[in-house]
Amino acid sequence: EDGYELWLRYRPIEAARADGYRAFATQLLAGAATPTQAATREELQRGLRGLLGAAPPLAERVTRDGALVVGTPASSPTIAGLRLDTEGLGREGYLIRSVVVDGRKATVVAANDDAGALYGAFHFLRLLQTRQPLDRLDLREVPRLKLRVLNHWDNLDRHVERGYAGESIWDWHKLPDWRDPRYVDYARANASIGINGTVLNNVNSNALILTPMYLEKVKALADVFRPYGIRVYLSARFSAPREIGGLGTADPLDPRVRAWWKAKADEIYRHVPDFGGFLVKANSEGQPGPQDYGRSHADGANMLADAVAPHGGVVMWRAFVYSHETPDDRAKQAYAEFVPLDGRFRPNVMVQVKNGAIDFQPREPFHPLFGAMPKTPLMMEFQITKEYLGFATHLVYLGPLFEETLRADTKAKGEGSTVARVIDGSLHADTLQDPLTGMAGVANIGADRNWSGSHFDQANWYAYGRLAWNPDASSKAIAEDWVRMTFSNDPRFVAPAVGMMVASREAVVDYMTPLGLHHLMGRGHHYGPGPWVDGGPRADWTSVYYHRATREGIGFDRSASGSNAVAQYAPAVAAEFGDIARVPEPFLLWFHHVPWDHRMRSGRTLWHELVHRYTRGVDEVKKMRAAWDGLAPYVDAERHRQVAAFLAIQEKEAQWWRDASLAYWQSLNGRALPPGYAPPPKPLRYYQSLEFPYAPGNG
Ligand code: BDP
Repeated sequence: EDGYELWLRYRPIEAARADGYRAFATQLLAGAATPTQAATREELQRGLRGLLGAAPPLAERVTRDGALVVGTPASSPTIAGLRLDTEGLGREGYLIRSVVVDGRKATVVAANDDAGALYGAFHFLRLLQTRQPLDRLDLREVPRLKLRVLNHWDNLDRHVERGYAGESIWDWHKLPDWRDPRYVDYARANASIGINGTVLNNVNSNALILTPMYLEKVKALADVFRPYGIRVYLSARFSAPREIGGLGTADPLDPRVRAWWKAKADEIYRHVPDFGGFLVKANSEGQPGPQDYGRSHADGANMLADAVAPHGGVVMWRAFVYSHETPDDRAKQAYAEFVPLDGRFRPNVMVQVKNGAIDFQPREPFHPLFGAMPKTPLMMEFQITKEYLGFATHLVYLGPLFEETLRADTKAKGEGSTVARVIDGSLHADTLQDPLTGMAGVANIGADRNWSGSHFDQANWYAYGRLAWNPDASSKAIAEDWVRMTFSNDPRFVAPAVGMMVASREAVVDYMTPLGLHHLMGRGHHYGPGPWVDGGPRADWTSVYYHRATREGIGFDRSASGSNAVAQYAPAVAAEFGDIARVPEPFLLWFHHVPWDHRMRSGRTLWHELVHRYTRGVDEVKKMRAAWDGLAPYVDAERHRQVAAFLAIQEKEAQWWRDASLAYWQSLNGRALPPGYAPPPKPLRYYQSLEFPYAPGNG
């Protein structure tokens, strides 16, 4: 077991239960008239063969109890005959129902379109994989978001920016002639969780991806993915007209530039007729953009939107913009740039907003743009790869982080205005009719045999897909499904493993950045603690910019007495975040500069509470290790060993984060640790002297 099969392992169901399931798979009615139908049928055969020992025989008509009928009214006369209520399912929704066909009991997986039937088939398999009852099924699933997309930060030389799972899975050099079978497994895994798009290349883009040689390669991948309902998108480099187009400018209002992009879009669509569109990082961290020509983000986005619109394409324009030339708080800059542009984007543009206003930290309050642009579709951007959460070796299940953001209440239209309702379009239905909706996840996938760099990191890919399908789903329930499918259904395994996962996110917050601290990692590579990082080319790339710790106190004052970033939230939220007495403690130092002696709700001083939390985080990792050790009887030795080794690394590094951070804070506040807490074993200068020139994934 090397993890290659992900959550699609399809291992035999224990004999005592298998017979019960076989009674629900006595024959399979599923067409293969289209590539998607063929893929669906193959997956069911593969899955049922693995789970039940044999795939059910194919049949044209239901002749026995226990038939499984999969398809659409168009592909299956049996389904057409059932006259199911498929209205409202759209292209991707499906029903799974226990029905009677010609007097025989059957299970039907029905959709309006092949894509929905494919998703339904994976769901049916999941029911067996997680040991759910199959009698009396009445399931109805419709994705809440239209675009559920992975963002690969993969470069053409196969280096993955912030990637910790080996090199890029796209073997550009051998494409288009060699199509690694792994691409099919990638597509299957994504389809199984409803992901329907993939941006192949890094947002820090290389214009060469748009040249004919690479478009051939892109086409090859698109052809592999198409049967699985996955569209391909590309990150577009804004200056491409200059770099590969021979133009002297990339000004979005210049007619030659506009014509170049139109022709380029036409060319792409000749290769990939269902090309999804462009993702753009512009005027951010040195990337080119419309502001280089005095134009706005809307001018840039709309030009590209016009180029792809005739083909049904979209533009995902990132709001991750900030500049160190702007003296203002970095957390405020995206809002300041984008809110004035609300309503000025073409309907096929989505503004893609990171979950928080800084950068994928272990914990951030929700981004103030959510709820603040009622006339613009906003797409969520989460980071699945753990750039700031311990790379691949720390076991951190991100489901709770995603869920926390999605459930956060923007109060933009009173109570219940959750971020989930912003991105699914329901909150602003009055100002935006039938908008594009979507979620992007920065992929943690690489060429490593286990795909994600560790076994448990696969869960973050999985949870991302499930939450993109249903942003109100429970991350704990998703973790349980994943554990059952990936490891074991044994209750002695499931509960402790899920417990570890659910607790892991709070643990990393505690040992890295408790109480709203943020951006305290090593410079450049972001590996390990670096709260002392200062100087260098940009203040907003240092740690001292964010923690502002002195002898007296610590934290970034974003209240009215400071940068007033709180004012970017709806008044009720601003009042809460802006008031040191009311702000949720997990965000205390995000929004306030606080004296070390400040009294916390626990009764401890702030300093004592920080020490307590750092220590608690390390203790939690120790508990995770002990729990995992006890699970050895239920896991294959190969995977158990690697997880155990990685947990040992995590414990070591959690301790390192705690000790280095405390040593540094002590150097500023001159305080001893409260009684009962072990002091850092080494002097601060030791932690500061550590260097990691070859840490993975650097930009
Ligand atoms: C930061 C990464 C950097 C990315 C940037 C982005 O450190 O490598 O290019 O975000 O999202 O998290 O564009």
